[in-house]
Amino acid sequence: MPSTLYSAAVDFGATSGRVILGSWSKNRLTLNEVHRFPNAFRTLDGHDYWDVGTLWHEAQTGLRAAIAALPRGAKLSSVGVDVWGVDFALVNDAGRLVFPVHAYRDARTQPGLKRLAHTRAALDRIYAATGIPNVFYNSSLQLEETVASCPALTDLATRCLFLPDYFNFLLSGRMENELTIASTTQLLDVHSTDWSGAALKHFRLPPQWFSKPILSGTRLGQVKNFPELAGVQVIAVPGHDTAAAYDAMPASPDGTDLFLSSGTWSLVGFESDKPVLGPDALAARISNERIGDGRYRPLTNVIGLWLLEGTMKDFATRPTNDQEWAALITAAEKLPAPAALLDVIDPAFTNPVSMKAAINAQLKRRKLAAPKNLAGYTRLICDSLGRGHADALRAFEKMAGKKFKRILIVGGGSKNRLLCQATANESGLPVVSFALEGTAVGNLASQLIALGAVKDLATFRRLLGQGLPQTVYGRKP
Ligand code: LFR
Repeated sequence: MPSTLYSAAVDFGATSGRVILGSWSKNRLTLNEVHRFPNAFRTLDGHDYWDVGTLWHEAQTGLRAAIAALPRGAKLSSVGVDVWGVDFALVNDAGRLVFPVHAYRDARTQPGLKRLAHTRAALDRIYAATGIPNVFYNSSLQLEETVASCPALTDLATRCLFLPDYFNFLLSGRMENELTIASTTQLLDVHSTDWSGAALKHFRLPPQWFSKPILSGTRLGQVKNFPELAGVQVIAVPGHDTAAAYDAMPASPDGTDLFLSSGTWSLVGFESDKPVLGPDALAARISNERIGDGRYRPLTNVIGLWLLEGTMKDFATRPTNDQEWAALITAAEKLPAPAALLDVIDPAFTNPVSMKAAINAQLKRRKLAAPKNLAGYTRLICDSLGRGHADALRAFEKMAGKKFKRILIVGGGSKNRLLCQATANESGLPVVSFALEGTAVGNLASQLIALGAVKDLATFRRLLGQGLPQTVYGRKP
């Protein structure tokens, strides 16, 4: 094995993506962000779609940049792709797309969502079978609607590839379903690592579209049809970005840390050998997603910085660089604490035309004044998310019968002082921020383990934690 190993992480988020060249030398990981690009879904005639052609183009541009950034004579060993959860490509045997790729915020699942919500027995059955609550973006509801609105698809499509699976196919030519992304769908059996026959039947989906999920870390072969990357291994990393981010948590091995991956969504959860199920877990919207090795990541999806990203669109002057961001956060910190916080579970925040208007409507309904400027909205949103994180913590402590000692935060929000402080204040626990691109780091960790450079995830976390800068936020009165 060479003394320095180079791997590339392609990390697609719902609002931005990046390609990171990781180098592993003397037990230390160094990151070089070689390409970053914005991402957004597009609306056509009332429906939301991802522009997958552009995403693939950006991945290729980033991978070329990764090759160009290698020191003279060095080789890229591997590449791995992680993507947000639930969305999928329907393809035929040749891998050709037979249906456009919808974006999960498309309102087309609303009737199915309500139908399931109002059928208590089915809701309980699906939760007991899959461990995933009834949420508007579930692949189950999306696929159910897609097949019902276009029945010919059961003849046209032969495979359902979730987005990381689809990009792995474009890179390697192999069609596989990977476990962590499969666990976001509400179609995986919560007690095994295979699909749930009951869920597939309930949502009337062809079982032959899905193959038994592979564990993350599986080698898919060499890159095909992309000459610059000839000889590079494609490794199926945790395809779900949140699973990758959780892998990157420099957690204490005793299981007393609660994890917060903070970006467009706030994903609050922990690692466990068993799922958290039952009526209380369903009511608390606990998703029993999976770790790449098959264990569980019970978590709650709090709406996250989507609230702030959306609100900013309504302000002509909004931060465009780190300095302007810092000025906005400082201005928001100086404001008095809001009189009342937002109800962050409000479904009106899912995909509004104007987020600012949706926030104002909730405040008006509750006879509360709207903030005066962007700093005011930033303060209200961060404090409200802090409360949402603390509520999730309390639900987990109650249901899993555990006491957490710290909250570890990675992702974009880990750099947001206001959000970290609000989370510490509301939860009463120290919040440890690692200002780390968690998803890319977890993606790279899986590749390094598969390549044999690191023994296992526990070892990776221990090595990563050594000397990693951290900021600890304690509760402030
Ligand atoms: C975060 C994330 C969440 C998932 C949401 C929708 O990027 O993957 O974990 O619930 O996107 O897919």
